[in-house]
Amino acid sequence: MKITDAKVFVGGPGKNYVTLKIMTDQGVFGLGDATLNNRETLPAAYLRDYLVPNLIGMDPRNSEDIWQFFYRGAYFRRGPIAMAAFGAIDMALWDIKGKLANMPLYQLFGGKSRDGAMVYAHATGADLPDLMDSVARYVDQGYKAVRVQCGIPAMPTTGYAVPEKTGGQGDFITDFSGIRPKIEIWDTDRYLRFMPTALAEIRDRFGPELKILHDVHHRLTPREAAAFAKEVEPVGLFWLEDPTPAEDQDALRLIRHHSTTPIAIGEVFNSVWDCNRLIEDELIDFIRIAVTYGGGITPVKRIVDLAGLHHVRTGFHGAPSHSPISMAAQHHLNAWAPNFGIQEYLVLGTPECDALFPSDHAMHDGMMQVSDAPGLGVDFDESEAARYDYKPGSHPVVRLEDGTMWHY
Ligand code: CS2
Ligand code: MG
Repeated sequence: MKITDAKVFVGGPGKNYVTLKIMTDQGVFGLGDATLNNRETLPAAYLRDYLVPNLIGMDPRNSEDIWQFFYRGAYFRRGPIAMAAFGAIDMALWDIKGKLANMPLYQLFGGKSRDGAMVYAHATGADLPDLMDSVARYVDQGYKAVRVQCGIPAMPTTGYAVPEKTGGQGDFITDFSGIRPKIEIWDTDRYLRFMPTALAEIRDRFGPELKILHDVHHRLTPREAAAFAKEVEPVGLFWLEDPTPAEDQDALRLIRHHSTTPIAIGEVFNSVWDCNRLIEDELIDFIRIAVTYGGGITPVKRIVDLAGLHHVRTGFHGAPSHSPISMAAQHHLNAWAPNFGIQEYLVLGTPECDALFPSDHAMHDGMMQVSDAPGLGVDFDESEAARYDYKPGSHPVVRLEDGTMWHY
Protein backbone atom coordinates (compact mmCIF):
# COMPACT_ATOMS: atom_id res chain seq x y z
CA MET A 1 0.00 0.00 0.00
CA LYS A 2 1.32 3.44 -0.91
CA ILE A 3 0.64 7.12 -0.32
CA THR A 4 -0.02 8.64 -3.74
CA ASP A 5 -0.60 12.30 -2.88
CA ALA A 6 -1.37 14.72 -0.06
CA LYS A 7 -3.00 18.14 -0.13
CA VAL A 8 -2.93 21.00 2.36
CA PHE A 9 -5.86 23.41 2.75
CA VAL A 10 -5.77 26.61 4.82
CA GLY A 11 -9.00 28.39 5.72
CA GLY A 12 -12.38 27.94 7.31
CA PRO A 13 -15.36 29.73 8.78
CA GLY A 14 -13.88 32.39 11.09
CA LYS A 15 -10.65 30.35 11.52
CA ASN A 16 -7.61 29.44 9.45
CA TYR A 17 -7.85 25.67 9.84
CA VAL A 18 -4.87 23.82 8.33
CA THR A 19 -6.21 20.56 6.95
CA LEU A 20 -4.11 17.74 5.50
CA LYS A 21 -5.63 15.08 3.26
CA ILE A 22 -3.47 12.03 2.48
CA MET A 23 -4.51 9.88 -0.48
CA THR A 24 -3.52 6.24 -1.07
CA ASP A 25 -3.43 3.79 -3.98
CA GLN A 26 -6.33 1.87 -2.38
CA GLY A 27 -8.74 4.79 -2.46
CA VAL A 28 -8.71 5.20 1.34
CA PHE A 29 -7.77 8.70 2.50
CA GLY A 30 -6.85 10.15 5.88
CA LEU A 31 -7.37 13.60 7.43
CA GLY A 32 -5.15 15.57 9.79
CA ASP A 33 -5.20 18.99 11.48
CA ALA A 34 -2.06 21.19 11.61
CA THR A 35 -3.75 24.39 12.83
CA LEU A 36 -1.31 26.48 14.87
CA ASN A 37 -3.32 29.48 16.01
CA ASN A 38 -2.21 32.71 14.34
CA ARG A 39 0.84 31.07 12.71
CA GLU A 40 -1.18 28.83 10.37
CA THR A 41 0.81 29.36 7.16
CA LEU A 42 3.99 27.96 8.76
CA PRO A 43 2.99 24.31 9.43
CA ALA A 44 1.21 24.45 6.04
CA ALA A 45 4.48 25.44 4.32
CA TYR A 46 6.45 22.80 6.25
CA LEU A 47 3.98 20.18 5.07
CA ARG A 48 3.93 21.34 1.44
CA ASP A 49 7.65 22.02 1.03
CA TYR A 50 9.29 19.15 2.98
CA LEU A 51 6.96 16.54 4.38
CA VAL A 52 4.46 15.80 1.60
CA PRO A 53 7.17 15.21 -1.06
CA ASN A 54 8.76 12.66 1.31
CA LEU A 55 5.45 11.01 2.16
CA ILE A 56 4.64 10.08 -1.42
CA GLY A 57 5.46 6.41 -1.97
CA MET A 58 5.56 5.51 1.75
CA ASP A 59 3.36 2.75 3.17
CA PRO A 60 0.70 4.66 5.19
CA ARG A 61 0.25 1.70 7.56
CA ASN A 62 3.72 2.30 9.07
CA SER A 63 2.64 5.30 11.12
CA GLU A 64 5.26 4.71 13.84
CA ASP A 65 8.18 4.56 11.43
CA ILE A 66 6.89 7.57 9.48
CA TRP A 67 6.64 9.58 12.72
CA GLN A 68 10.21 8.63 13.69
CA PHE A 69 11.45 9.35 10.16
CA PHE A 70 10.19 12.93 10.29
CA TYR A 71 11.00 13.62 13.96
CA ARG A 72 14.50 12.14 14.02
CA GLY A 73 15.11 12.99 10.38
CA ALA A 74 14.54 16.72 10.91
CA TYR A 75 17.67 16.78 13.11
CA PHE A 76 16.46 20.09 14.68
CA ARG A 77 13.79 18.58 16.89
CA ARG A 78 10.55 19.72 18.47
CA GLY A 79 8.90 23.15 18.28
CA PRO A 80 5.21 23.82 17.63
CA ILE A 81 5.49 24.37 13.87
CA ALA A 82 7.21 21.07 13.11
CA MET A 83 5.16 19.14 15.67
CA ALA A 84 1.86 20.49 14.29
CA ALA A 85 2.92 19.36 10.81
CA PHE A 86 3.99 15.88 12.07
CA GLY A 87 0.79 15.78 14.13
CA ALA A 88 -1.39 16.25 11.04
CA ILE A 89 0.41 13.42 9.23
CA ASP A 90 0.12 11.12 12.23
CA MET A 91 -3.62 11.78 12.66
CA ALA A 92 -4.21 11.15 8.97
CA LEU A 93 -2.29 7.85 9.10
CA TRP A 94 -4.33 6.70 12.13
CA ASP A 95 -7.47 7.73 10.25
CA ILE A 96 -6.37 5.50 7.34
CA LYS A 97 -5.53 2.65 9.75
CA GLY A 98 -8.98 2.85 11.34
CA LYS A 99 -10.69 2.90 7.95
CA LEU A 100 -8.66 -0.15 6.81
CA ALA A 101 -9.60 -1.98 10.02
CA ASN A 102 -13.20 -0.73 9.67
CA MET A 103 -13.07 0.36 13.32
CA PRO A 104 -13.36 3.66 15.17
CA LEU A 105 -9.94 4.68 16.52
CA TYR A 106 -10.85 4.18 20.17
CA GLN A 107 -11.16 0.45 19.39
CA LEU A 108 -7.57 0.36 18.16
CA PHE A 109 -6.44 2.05 21.40
CA GLY A 110 -8.13 -0.54 23.65
CA GLY A 111 -11.86 0.15 23.43
CA LYS A 112 -14.15 2.36 25.47
CA SER A 113 -13.47 3.07 29.14
CA ARG A 114 -16.56 5.28 29.53
CA ASP A 115 -19.87 6.10 27.85
CA GLY A 116 -19.34 9.83 27.48
CA ALA A 117 -16.40 12.15 28.14
CA MET A 118 -17.06 15.20 30.33
CA VAL A 119 -16.31 18.51 28.63
CA TYR A 120 -16.01 22.05 29.93
CA ALA A 121 -17.33 25.19 28.32
CA HIS A 122 -15.94 28.74 28.46
CA ALA A 123 -18.04 31.13 30.53
CA THR A 124 -16.89 34.73 30.20
CA GLY A 125 -18.07 38.07 31.51
CA ALA A 126 -17.16 41.72 31.14
CA ASP A 127 -17.82 41.86 34.91
CA LEU A 128 -18.96 39.42 37.59
CA PRO A 129 -22.76 39.69 37.06
CA ASP A 130 -22.17 39.20 33.32
CA LEU A 131 -20.01 36.14 34.06
CA MET A 132 -22.70 34.72 36.39
CA ASP A 133 -25.22 34.97 33.51
CA SER A 134 -22.79 33.20 31.20
CA VAL A 135 -22.21 30.37 33.71
CA ALA A 136 -25.99 30.04 34.24
CA ARG A 137 -26.54 29.64 30.50
CA TYR A 138 -24.11 26.69 30.37
CA VAL A 139 -25.53 25.10 33.52
CA ASP A 140 -29.01 25.32 31.94
CA GLN A 141 -27.68 23.52 28.87
CA GLY A 142 -26.51 20.64 31.06
CA TYR A 143 -22.78 21.38 31.29
CA LYS A 144 -21.21 19.90 34.41
CA ALA A 145 -18.02 21.96 34.16
CA VAL A 146 -17.26 25.55 33.13
CA ARG A 147 -14.12 27.60 32.87
CA VAL A 148 -14.74 31.11 34.26
CA GLN A 149 -12.91 34.24 33.01
CA CYS A 150 -13.91 37.72 34.11
CA GLY A 151 -13.09 41.38 33.44
CA ILE A 152 -11.03 42.77 36.34
CA PRO A 153 -12.21 46.04 37.93
CA ALA A 154 -9.97 49.03 37.14
CA MET A 155 -7.85 47.03 34.65
CA PRO A 156 -7.00 49.55 31.89
CA THR A 157 -8.04 47.15 29.06
CA THR A 158 -10.13 44.02 28.70
CA GLY A 159 -8.26 40.97 30.00
CA TYR A 160 -7.56 37.52 28.62
CA ALA A 161 -10.54 35.92 26.81
CA VAL A 162 -13.07 38.38 28.20
CA PRO A 163 -15.69 40.32 26.20
CA GLU A 164 -15.38 44.10 25.99
CA LYS A 165 -19.09 44.62 26.70
CA THR A 166 -21.69 42.89 28.86
CA GLY A 167 -23.26 39.94 27.06
CA GLY A 168 -20.51 39.80 24.43
CA GLN A 169 -20.00 36.40 22.80
CA GLY A 170 -17.24 35.01 20.64
CA ASP A 171 -13.71 33.72 21.04
CA PHE A 172 -12.11 37.10 21.99
CA ILE A 173 -8.66 35.82 21.07
CA THR A 174 -7.89 36.21 17.40
CA ASP A 175 -8.26 39.63 15.90
CA PHE A 176 -8.54 39.31 12.12
CA SER A 177 -7.87 42.97 11.38
CA GLY A 178 -4.23 42.14 10.54
CA ILE A 179 -1.01 40.64 11.86
CA ARG A 180 -0.12 43.53 14.15
CA PRO A 181 -1.47 42.56 17.57
CA LYS A 182 -3.68 44.62 19.86
CA ILE A 183 -2.13 45.44 23.21
CA GLU A 184 -3.73 44.42 26.50
CA ILE A 185 -2.60 46.00 29.76
CA TRP A 186 -2.17 43.71 32.75
CA ASP A 187 -1.87 44.42 36.46
CA THR A 188 -1.26 41.44 38.74
CA ASP A 189 -2.22 43.23 41.97
CA ARG A 190 -5.69 44.16 40.68
CA TYR A 191 -6.19 40.59 39.47
CA LEU A 192 -5.11 39.09 42.78
CA ARG A 193 -7.37 41.46 44.77
CA PHE A 194 -10.43 40.57 42.68
CA MET A 195 -10.30 36.99 41.39
CA PRO A 196 -10.35 34.92 44.62
CA THR A 197 -13.53 36.71 45.81
CA ALA A 198 -15.14 36.35 42.39
CA LEU A 199 -14.44 32.60 42.37
CA ALA A 200 -15.90 32.27 45.88
CA GLU A 201 -19.08 34.10 44.77
CA ILE A 202 -19.44 31.80 41.76
CA ARG A 203 -19.16 28.76 44.05
CA ASP A 204 -21.78 30.24 46.45
CA ARG A 205 -24.22 30.92 43.64
CA PHE A 206 -23.90 27.58 41.79
CA GLY A 207 -23.35 25.18 44.70
CA PRO A 208 -20.95 22.30 45.26
CA GLU A 209 -21.71 20.14 42.20
CA LEU A 210 -20.54 22.47 39.43
CA LYS A 211 -16.95 21.89 38.39
CA ILE A 212 -15.29 25.31 38.21
CA LEU A 213 -12.06 25.85 36.25
CA HIS A 214 -10.02 29.01 35.90
CA ASP A 215 -7.19 29.90 33.47
CA VAL A 216 -4.48 32.29 34.72
CA HIS A 217 -2.87 32.24 31.28
CA HIS A 218 0.74 32.15 32.49
CA ARG A 219 0.59 35.58 34.15
CA LEU A 220 1.78 35.00 37.73
CA THR A 221 5.21 34.41 39.21
CA PRO A 222 5.63 31.12 41.13
CA ARG A 223 5.32 32.91 44.49
CA GLU A 224 2.18 34.81 43.45
CA ALA A 225 0.70 31.62 41.99
CA ALA A 226 1.39 29.68 45.19
CA ALA A 227 -0.37 32.36 47.27
CA PHE A 228 -3.33 32.47 44.85
CA ALA A 229 -3.69 28.67 44.71
CA LYS A 230 -3.66 28.57 48.53
CA GLU A 231 -6.20 31.38 48.88
CA VAL A 232 -8.73 29.76 46.52
CA GLU A 233 -8.57 26.31 48.14
CA PRO A 234 -12.00 26.74 49.85
CA VAL A 235 -13.60 27.26 46.40
CA GLY A 236 -12.69 23.68 45.48
CA LEU A 237 -11.64 24.42 41.90
CA PHE A 238 -11.62 21.50 39.47
CA TRP A 239 -8.38 23.04 38.22
CA LEU A 240 -6.25 26.16 38.14
CA GLU A 241 -4.72 26.39 34.68
CA ASP A 242 -1.33 27.75 33.61
CA PRO A 243 -0.67 29.64 36.85
CA THR A 244 2.91 30.38 35.70
CA PRO A 245 4.75 30.28 32.36
CA ALA A 246 5.42 26.58 32.25
CA GLU A 247 8.79 26.49 30.51
CA ASP A 248 10.26 26.39 34.00
CA GLN A 249 9.14 22.97 35.17
CA ASP A 250 10.80 23.37 38.58
CA ALA A 251 8.81 26.52 39.35
CA LEU A 252 5.77 24.34 39.93
CA ARG A 253 7.36 22.87 43.03
CA LEU A 254 6.70 26.07 45.00
CA ILE A 255 2.99 26.04 44.11
CA ARG A 256 2.74 22.35 45.01
CA HIS A 257 4.41 22.85 48.37
CA HIS A 258 1.93 25.53 49.37
CA SER A 259 -1.39 24.39 47.98
CA THR A 260 -3.59 21.40 47.19
CA THR A 261 -5.51 23.24 44.42
CA PRO A 262 -5.31 20.98 41.33
CA ILE A 263 -3.01 22.37 38.62
CA ALA A 264 -3.45 21.95 34.85
CA ILE A 265 -0.64 22.80 32.44
CA GLY A 266 0.47 21.97 28.94
CA GLU A 267 -1.45 23.68 26.12
CA VAL A 268 1.79 25.21 24.79
CA PHE A 269 3.82 22.00 25.10
CA ASN A 270 4.78 19.99 22.06
CA SER A 271 6.82 17.14 23.45
CA VAL A 272 7.07 14.78 26.40
CA TRP A 273 10.36 16.56 27.11
CA ASP A 274 8.37 19.69 28.00
CA CYS A 275 6.46 17.89 30.75
CA ASN A 276 8.28 14.73 31.83
CA ARG A 277 9.50 16.28 35.11
CA LEU A 278 6.10 17.88 35.79
CA ILE A 279 4.54 14.43 35.44
CA GLU A 280 7.20 12.24 37.06
CA ASP A 281 7.57 14.57 40.06
CA GLU A 282 3.76 14.76 40.32
CA LEU A 283 3.75 18.56 40.21
CA ILE A 284 0.55 18.79 38.13
CA ASP A 285 -2.84 17.07 38.16
CA PHE A 286 -3.88 17.48 34.51
CA ILE A 287 -1.84 17.45 31.32
CA ARG A 288 -3.20 19.86 28.69
CA ILE A 289 -1.14 18.98 25.61
CA ALA A 290 -3.04 18.91 22.30
CA VAL A 291 -2.84 16.15 19.72
CA THR A 292 -2.20 18.81 17.04
CA TYR A 293 1.00 20.50 18.16
CA GLY A 294 1.91 17.62 20.46
CA GLY A 295 2.93 15.81 17.27
CA GLY A 296 -0.13 13.60 16.79
CA ILE A 297 -1.72 10.56 18.37
CA THR A 298 1.48 8.46 18.46
CA PRO A 299 3.51 10.66 20.88
CA VAL A 300 0.52 12.06 22.82
CA LYS A 301 -0.74 8.56 23.65
CA ARG A 302 2.67 7.87 25.21
CA ILE A 303 2.36 11.03 27.32
CA VAL A 304 -1.09 9.88 28.46
CA ASP A 305 0.39 6.54 29.54
CA LEU A 306 3.27 8.23 31.41
CA ALA A 307 0.77 10.56 33.11
CA GLY A 308 -1.35 7.60 34.18
CA LEU A 309 1.56 6.21 36.19
CA HIS A 310 1.67 9.43 38.21
CA HIS A 311 -2.00 10.20 38.98
CA VAL A 312 -2.03 12.86 36.26
CA ARG A 313 -5.25 12.93 34.25
CA THR A 314 -5.88 14.27 30.75
CA GLY A 315 -7.39 17.66 30.01
CA PHE A 316 -6.52 18.12 26.34
CA HIS A 317 -6.47 21.62 24.93
CA GLY A 318 -9.63 22.25 22.91
CA ALA A 319 -9.55 25.97 22.12
CA PRO A 320 -11.59 26.90 19.04
CA SER A 321 -8.38 27.00 17.01
CA HIS A 322 -8.36 23.18 16.82
CA SER A 323 -10.35 21.85 13.90
CA PRO A 324 -12.96 19.10 14.31
CA ILE A 325 -10.29 16.68 12.98
CA SER A 326 -7.89 16.98 15.92
CA MET A 327 -10.85 17.31 18.30
CA ALA A 328 -12.02 13.93 16.93
CA ALA A 329 -8.57 12.42 17.60
CA GLN A 330 -8.95 13.67 21.18
CA HIS A 331 -12.52 12.31 21.46
CA HIS A 332 -11.15 8.86 20.61
CA LEU A 333 -8.29 9.15 23.14
CA ASN A 334 -10.79 10.42 25.73
CA ALA A 335 -13.09 7.44 25.15
CA TRP A 336 -10.18 5.08 25.81
CA ALA A 337 -7.78 6.76 28.29
CA PRO A 338 -7.97 5.08 31.71
CA ASN A 339 -6.72 8.38 33.18
CA PHE A 340 -9.15 10.65 31.31
CA GLY A 341 -9.95 13.86 33.21
CA ILE A 342 -11.94 16.33 31.13
CA GLN A 343 -11.99 17.82 27.62
CA GLU A 344 -12.07 21.53 26.79
CA TYR A 345 -14.80 21.98 24.22
CA LEU A 346 -16.14 25.01 22.45
CA VAL A 347 -19.16 24.56 20.31
CA LEU A 348 -17.79 24.92 16.82
CA GLY A 349 -21.11 23.68 15.54
CA THR A 350 -21.95 26.52 13.20
CA PRO A 351 -23.71 25.25 10.06
CA GLU A 352 -20.63 26.36 8.05
CA CYS A 353 -18.22 24.37 10.23
CA ASP A 354 -20.47 21.28 10.18
CA ALA A 355 -20.69 21.52 6.38
CA LEU A 356 -16.90 21.68 6.06
CA PHE A 357 -16.24 18.85 8.58
CA PRO A 358 -19.29 16.53 8.70
CA SER A 359 -19.21 14.04 11.60
CA ASP A 360 -21.36 12.11 14.09
CA HIS A 361 -19.39 13.07 17.21
CA ALA A 362 -22.08 14.59 19.41
CA MET A 363 -22.37 16.51 22.66
CA HIS A 364 -25.25 15.78 25.04
CA ASP A 365 -25.62 17.32 28.50
CA GLY A 366 -21.98 18.31 28.75
CA MET A 367 -20.76 14.83 27.73
CA MET A 368 -19.07 14.04 24.40
CA GLN A 369 -20.28 10.89 22.68
CA VAL A 370 -17.62 9.57 20.32
CA SER A 371 -18.64 8.51 16.81
CA ASP A 372 -18.55 4.82 15.83
CA ALA A 373 -17.58 5.54 12.23
CA PRO A 374 -14.26 3.96 11.11
CA GLY A 375 -11.09 6.00 11.70
CA LEU A 376 -11.40 9.51 13.11
CA GLY A 377 -15.05 9.73 12.11
CA VAL A 378 -14.78 13.16 10.48
CA ASP A 379 -15.04 14.03 6.80
CA PHE A 380 -13.82 17.09 4.89
CA ASP A 381 -15.85 18.67 2.10
CA GLU A 382 -13.41 20.09 -0.44
CA SER A 383 -16.07 22.03 -2.32
CA GLU A 384 -16.92 23.80 0.96
CA ALA A 385 -13.19 24.37 1.60
CA ALA A 386 -12.92 26.20 -1.74
CA ARG A 387 -15.09 28.98 -0.22
CA TYR A 388 -12.39 29.98 2.28
CA ASP A 389 -8.98 31.65 2.13
CA TYR A 390 -6.30 32.40 4.71
CA LYS A 391 -7.04 35.57 6.69
CA PRO A 392 -4.17 37.17 8.64
CA GLY A 393 -4.93 37.55 12.33
CA SER A 394 -3.22 37.86 15.66
CA HIS A 395 -3.46 37.22 19.40
CA PRO A 396 -3.23 40.31 21.55
CA VAL A 397 0.08 40.90 23.31
CA VAL A 398 0.32 41.97 26.93
CA ARG A 399 2.22 44.84 28.54
CA LEU A 400 2.31 46.13 32.09
CA GLU A 401 1.18 49.74 32.65
CA ASP A 402 4.76 51.02 32.39
CA GLY A 403 5.15 49.33 29.01
CA THR A 404 7.04 46.17 30.07
CA MET A 405 6.17 43.16 27.89
CA TRP A 406 4.34 40.44 29.82
CA HIS A 407 3.04 36.93 29.11
CA TYR A 408 -0.09 36.58 26.97
C1 CS2 B 1 -6.61 29.04 26.15
C2 CS2 B 1 -6.46 29.17 24.68
O1 CS2 B 1 -8.19 27.38 25.74
C3 CS2 B 1 -7.40 27.82 26.55
O2 CS2 B 1 -7.23 27.37 27.65
O3 CS2 B 1 -5.55 29.25 26.96
O4 CS2 B 1 -7.65 29.73 24.22
C4 CS2 B 1 -5.28 29.96 24.15
O5 CS2 B 1 -5.33 31.28 24.55
C5 CS2 B 1 -5.28 29.89 22.66
O6 CS2 B 1 -5.25 28.55 22.25
C6 CS2 B 1 -4.12 30.61 22.05
O7 CS2 B 1 -4.10 30.41 20.69
MG1 MG C 1 -5.50 27.90 28.60
